[in-house]
Formats: sequence, C-alpha cells, structure tokens
Amino acid sequence: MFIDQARIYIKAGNGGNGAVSFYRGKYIPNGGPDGGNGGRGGSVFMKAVSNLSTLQNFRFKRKYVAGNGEDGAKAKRAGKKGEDLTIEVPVGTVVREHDTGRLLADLNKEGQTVELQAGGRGGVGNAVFATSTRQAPNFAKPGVLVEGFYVDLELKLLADVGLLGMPNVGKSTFISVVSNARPKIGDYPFTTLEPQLGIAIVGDFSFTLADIPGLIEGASEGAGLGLAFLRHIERTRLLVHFIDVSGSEGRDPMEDFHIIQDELENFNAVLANRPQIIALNKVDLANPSDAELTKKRFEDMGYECFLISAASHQGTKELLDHIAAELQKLPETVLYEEPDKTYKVYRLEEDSYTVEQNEDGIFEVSGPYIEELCRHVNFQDTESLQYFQKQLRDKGVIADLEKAGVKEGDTIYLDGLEFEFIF
Ligand SMILES: Nc1nc2c(ncn2[C@@H]2O[C@H](COP(=O)(O)OP(=O)(O)OP(=O)(O)O)[C@@H](O)[C@H]2O)c(=O)[nH]1
Ligand SMILES: [Mg+2]
Repeated sequence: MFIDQARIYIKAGNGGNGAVSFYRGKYIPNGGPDGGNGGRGGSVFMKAVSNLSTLQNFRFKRKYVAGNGEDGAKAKRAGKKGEDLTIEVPVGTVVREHDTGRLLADLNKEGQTVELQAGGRGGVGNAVFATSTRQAPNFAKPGVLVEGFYVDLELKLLADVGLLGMPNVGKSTFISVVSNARPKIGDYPFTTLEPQLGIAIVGDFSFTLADIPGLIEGASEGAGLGLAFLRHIERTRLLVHFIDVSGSEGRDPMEDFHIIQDELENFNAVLANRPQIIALNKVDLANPSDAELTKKRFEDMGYECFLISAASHQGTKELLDHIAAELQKLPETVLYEEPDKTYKVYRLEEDSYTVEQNEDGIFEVSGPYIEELCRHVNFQDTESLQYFQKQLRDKGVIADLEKAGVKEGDTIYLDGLEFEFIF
C-alpha cells in the first residue's frame, strides 16, 4: 500500500527539576545549600532519509517522545540532559502542525534535518538561590514542562516530471518505454492505482518521471482517486499532458484537455501554470489529418506538442529528448510554500491564571501559572513562603485579588490549598 499521509504526536522532553539539598559532612551538620540544576529535556528532530519511500511506519508507531531531563541532585550535581529524538522520514515529506495547518518543514533534501520542538529548560537547584540574606533556600526551580502536539506528515513525490491525463490514454505505457518503471498496463481505465516513479536517462542526464493516475472530471473535488494524487504533481517541475489523439472510445482530445486543465486549476492555480508539454498519443489509431489538425490547435494555444505512439515507440525518443532539454532550463526545485520559521515553541502556558470568587465568597486563584509556582514552593519553609509571596506580588496576582474585592482575613484557595489573605 502507498501510504502518503500520517498524523503523529511529538513531544520534546521536560526539563529536569532543580534539587533542594544541603551539604551534610561528618563535622558539618548544617552545610550550605548544594542542590544541583535540572538537565534540559531532549529535543525532537525530523530528518529526511533516502532509504524510506513511504510513510508506512507511521501507521504503527504514532507517538514520538524525547527523553526528559534528569533532576538535579545533591553536591551540586546537575541532572543529565534528556535524550534527543530524531524521527526519520522519506525525502519529500512535508510537516504541518495539525491544529493550524501551518507548514513546519519541507524536507526535500537527503539528510535535511529540522528541530520540530526544543526540549524544556532545566530547573535551577537551591544552591543558586542562596544569597547573603537567604542562606538556606528551601526551594528550587522546577524544569519547564513541554506540551506535545500533533503534526501531519504528507509525502509528496519528488519527481522532475509529472505525466498526467485522462485514464487509459497511455501514460503507463510511455513511462515503461522511456524509464525503468514497470507499471501495469491495461486496456481499461484505472489500471494504475498508485503513482509510479521511473528514472529516465538521456545522455549523461538522468531525471525522474511520475505517472500520476486517476485524474478524471471532478478529481479536484475528490472524484475517483485523483485528489489524493494531485498533490504529487505539485512538486514536479514540468508536466506532460497525455491525450488520446485518436479520439477512441468516442473521446474528444480538446475536451479531454480542458477537463484535466480545469481540475488542475481548481486544485491549485499555480499547478495549472506549470510548464506543460502536450503528448498526443495513439497516433497510430488516429486519422493522420485529424491528428495534425489537433496538434496545430494546441500549438496555436502556445503549447509544445508531440504526436506519438507510446505502444509502438513512435516519437517517444523525440519527446523524451525534449523533456530532458526543457528540464535543464528549469530551476532545480519547486517549493510551493516557505516553511514558517517562527513556529512557536510548545510549552505549557506558564503565564496564565484566573481569579474568581465562588458562591461561598471564597476567592479562587487557579491556572497553569499557579500550579507551576506551587510545584516548587515548600510551604513548611518560611523563606520559601516569602519567595512565593514575592512571586505572587510581582506577577500581579495580589493586585488582581484586591481588584476582585479581597480583604485582609478573607479565605483564598490557591491550587487546592487554603490560605488566609494577610498580604
Ligand atoms: N494503439 C495504441 N494503444 C496504446 C498506445 N499507448 C497505449 N496504448 C494502449 O492503451 C491502453 C491503456 O494504456 P495505459 O498505458 O495502461 O494507459 P494509462 O494512461 O496508464 O491508463 P490508466 O492507468 O488507467 O490511467 C493499453 O491497452 C495500451 O496498450 C498507443 O500509442 N497506441
Ligand atoms: Mg496507467
């Protein structure tokens, strides 16, 4: 099966917590604070590798979590850094943030690596908080918690040339004649069910062709298989539009051309303007003067146009040579969108909190900021409590409580803990 889309969950490691510890030597019962810093969490990277060709692996493993930083320890020992995680994906993988659709990376070169999420900073041990007036800090700073997120992976074939056209017009026959690809060929529509890649060589120039099957009227809205494959065309530098010039099966070449052209346009206007060559195939079945007339009509529209018979190799070499020559004039790669360089680092919203008065008249302060703060306060320790109060004041929580109408002696709830307001 050709798996070209996947959604996975990634999460960088949390920072390790700073330690609270005091030196205790044989003859030194009350030594100074010596809690070490926490280690930084591991980051999540994504790397393009050429030995993968589908996103198949991601159907089975969907969670990718880097290592957490270790907590600091006594004797000022710093916690170990969490292990980084590198996720390997096939070349041509586009990575988007699931929630917003924002482009995070477009991995179109072998070895290209991006950091998708940075690990959380490590916390700070109590040794660092010692000052001349605070000689025994009984608190430390915890590491930053990292919030994971979902990304959508999409594999876009990185072919130089896209072969497209209505079903049964001879795309697969052509790619099998001019390249190493060996797709199924059959005298019925939808013989080819998945895009096929082939490598063609002209002189000392080699390039890749993709047979993009399944385009029919309405493909851009999801009819047939087309929509799933249209995106593979986005990456090609040159399109070769195959048309059955013989009009067998009662088809009209010009009408077929416009049907496919409209689908391209509906899908992505940029695509419709990609350089395009017309291959009028099955010329062996066509009335010669009709075929010439059709060719002339396309040329009048400004297209390069070739009369060929893929089945009998008539004109196929000329067409391939022309494709090679055109490619050499075109830019190396087609990026249809620039990745967003400023994507946010996903950390828990450390900053937010709310102040509310419940029906019993008690003031409740809650939210990630408060939880985070309470996580590293030792409520049994006076200095730690002083630090806690100062944080609340500096942050504006006290001011907000006063604004909400709190008075000296009122009860407040803070992260499930009950306090009397004596600030
Ligand atoms: N007479 C004639 N028949 C051809 C020519 N090229 C292809 N055919 C036949 O047309 C039929 C369809 O060819 P394919 O190459 O499978 O066509 P396709 O465009 O890949 O079709 P789908 O995969 O269904 O989209 C087969 O029976 C081929 O043998 C040609 O130049 N002349
Ligand atoms: Mg085919």
